[in-house]
Amino acid sequence: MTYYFIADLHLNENQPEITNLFLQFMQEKAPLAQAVYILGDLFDFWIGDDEESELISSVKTAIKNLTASGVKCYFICGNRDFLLGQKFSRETGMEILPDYQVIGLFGTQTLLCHGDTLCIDDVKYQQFRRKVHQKWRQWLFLCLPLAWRIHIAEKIRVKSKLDKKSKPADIMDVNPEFTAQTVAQFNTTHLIHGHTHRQAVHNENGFVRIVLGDWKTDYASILEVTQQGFKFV
Ligand code: LP5
Ligand code: MN
Repeated sequence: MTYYFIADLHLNENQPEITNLFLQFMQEKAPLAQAVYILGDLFDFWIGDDEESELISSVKTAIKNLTASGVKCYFICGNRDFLLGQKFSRETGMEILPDYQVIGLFGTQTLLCHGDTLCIDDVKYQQFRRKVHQKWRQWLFLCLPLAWRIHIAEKIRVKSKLDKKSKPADIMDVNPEFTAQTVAQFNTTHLIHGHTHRQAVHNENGFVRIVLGDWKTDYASILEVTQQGFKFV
């Protein structure tokens, strides 16, 4: 039995190589798994389930084929694709999980999340997150014409990139104390997350923290968990 964990692919039209890596993963590795967990930021940004494109349709088909073959596929939203919703889920068979989810992996209780909620020192981001996660704001946003939504998302991306230049690197990483508290609250010994793009395995503060990396045109960060343990493949 094998489980795969991936995050931060940021699929976009300008980097078809990453989409190809994903499709290759979905055709070659994923069908042999028990389940595939996508821990957020699958897409560069997601502005509503009504958007259509060749890229979106190829990704939907790949996920649908996988779930139809009996492999479970789960998704935790990221900071860029938190609007991915029930229509996408129905069309693909991919189940959307809450921000934090505990799963048992061969008897090891493991907490899963995207990772952005653990970066509490990035106060500006956390304020932004609280706002865009308000249901009424999301509802209003989704009422806008598609072109407006794309325009707004692009504006936010520009502002985000600009802000990131002046943020110290450590505030864009998880806060260690808050992370330890969160893991203790969920009573697990392992944590798997993405978001920070700092692929690593940390064994400190009494728990194991596995950080998934982001995908690049020539690199796919895939965590494989089997009875024998975990490794990046
Ligand atoms: O994504 P990444 O890793 O580069 O940076 C993140 C944080 N940035 C974000 C923004 C996303 O990149 C883009 C989100 C697009 C969403 C589209 C849907 C919009 C729906 C709205 C529904 C109501 O998450 C970044 C963190 C970084 O991770 C590390 O943790 O630092 O956070 C920021 O940069 C946030 C900024 O500091 C504050 C942003 C304020 C934006 C206000 C723009 C207003 C423009 C309105 C135009 C009408
Ligand atoms: Mn992210």
